[in-house]
Amino acid sequence: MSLLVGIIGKPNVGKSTFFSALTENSVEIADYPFTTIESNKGVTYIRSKCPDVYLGNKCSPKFGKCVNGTRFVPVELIDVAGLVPGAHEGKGLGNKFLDDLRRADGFIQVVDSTGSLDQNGNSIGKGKFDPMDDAGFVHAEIVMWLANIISDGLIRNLRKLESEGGKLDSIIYDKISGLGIDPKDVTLAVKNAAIPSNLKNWDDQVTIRLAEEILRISKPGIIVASKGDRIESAEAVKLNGRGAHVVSGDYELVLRKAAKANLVEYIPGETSFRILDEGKLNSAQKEALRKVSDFMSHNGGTKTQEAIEDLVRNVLKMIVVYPVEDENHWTDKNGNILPDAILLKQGSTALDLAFKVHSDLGERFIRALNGKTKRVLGKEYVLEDGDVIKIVAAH
Ligand SMILES: Nc1nc2c(ncn2[C@@H]2O[C@H](COP(=O)(O)OP(=O)(O)OP(=O)(O)O)[C@@H](O)[C@H]2O)c(=O)[nH]1
Ligand SMILES: [Mg+2]
Repeated sequence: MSLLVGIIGKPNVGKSTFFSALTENSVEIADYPFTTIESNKGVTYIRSKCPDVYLGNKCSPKFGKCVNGTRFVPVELIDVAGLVPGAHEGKGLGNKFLDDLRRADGFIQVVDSTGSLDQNGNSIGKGKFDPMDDAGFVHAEIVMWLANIISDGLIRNLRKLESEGGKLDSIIYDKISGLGIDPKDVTLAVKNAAIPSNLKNWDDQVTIRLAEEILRISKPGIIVASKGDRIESAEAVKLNGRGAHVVSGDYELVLRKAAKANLVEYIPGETSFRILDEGKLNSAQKEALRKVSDFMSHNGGTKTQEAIEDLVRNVLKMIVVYPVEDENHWTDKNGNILPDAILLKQGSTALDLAFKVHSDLGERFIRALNGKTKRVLGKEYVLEDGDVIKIVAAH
């Protein structure tokens, strides 16, 4: 299972545009609320320095690609319907659709940098709304969604705990076991939020506090302010200062499409692009690309790729590790060089990698070998970003 990131936010802010730019999937995009009803799922890629540069031979990725020593490592994305205040009570499309995000490892909340939309996603004129104001209620709706999952049947379980004994954190964990949350994170959240184990002291506020803490620890997120191409640079600087990533999903989408059509050379995340053949462009295309280029030069790129990479690298704290079967040639059984690039949490060990590749490999783990240094590694070895590792297992 690869990493999964959920894109959330109020309606009409540009979630699907951001999703489409990153995944290159074509989806419905329109200037009114609730364009998206069914979730869109796709795959995007984060950049990682490919160890093949040390080898002198090009890698052959099973998934993604490698361009001039930059490996593109897959990450799954889901774009869901817009959330409005009171969604947990059924407002708008409600919050049932958030169940598609159960397995999400982290969230990207999209806000509208132009401040033109009210809380329901209707246009109210530019600058009428503080872009960062959404952040509060959208987060609150996610918290309520999780709190509802936790509270389902909880009273009965707490009663049982009081009469028969047991552990509070394992009861909570059972409730949310389908959400890809580490049991250790649940234990930590119960402790941090000082959750009481007796029914007498339990009320809805306790459940909400617990849901909030579990999300903070286990499914963190970032804020992306989209439509950055429609605001002044000074406003963008201010928004960045308030912790948002100002991006233009729309311009990233233009560039990805133009690159696919061989009109431009553009590598996601770069701060500029190159027009391949001026003669192939009509005047509207030339004008569109000129605007994109202007925006990129003062914004330092469209910042779309950087946003997902900031979430994966700095917030979710993931590293990229390359498992191989031949530690000398860095190949699999069939001679493919560095076929897999795996995302693991910082601090993961050689044994964690073995389990991630295959549970069987974890169970039969004997030792690992570092492909770069050729050193023998034990199961406790803490992996480093860019490691090339062979796992040796019993037959
Ligand atoms: N200029 C500009 N327009 C954008 C950008 N991103 C989105 N838009 C426009 O904003 C409108 C809404 O975009 P969507 O991507 O459909 O927004 P959404 O958040 O998925 O909307 P719902 O599915 O209805 O919740 C469309 O008209 C887009 O073209 C951007 O970065 N720049
Ligand atoms: Mg949408």
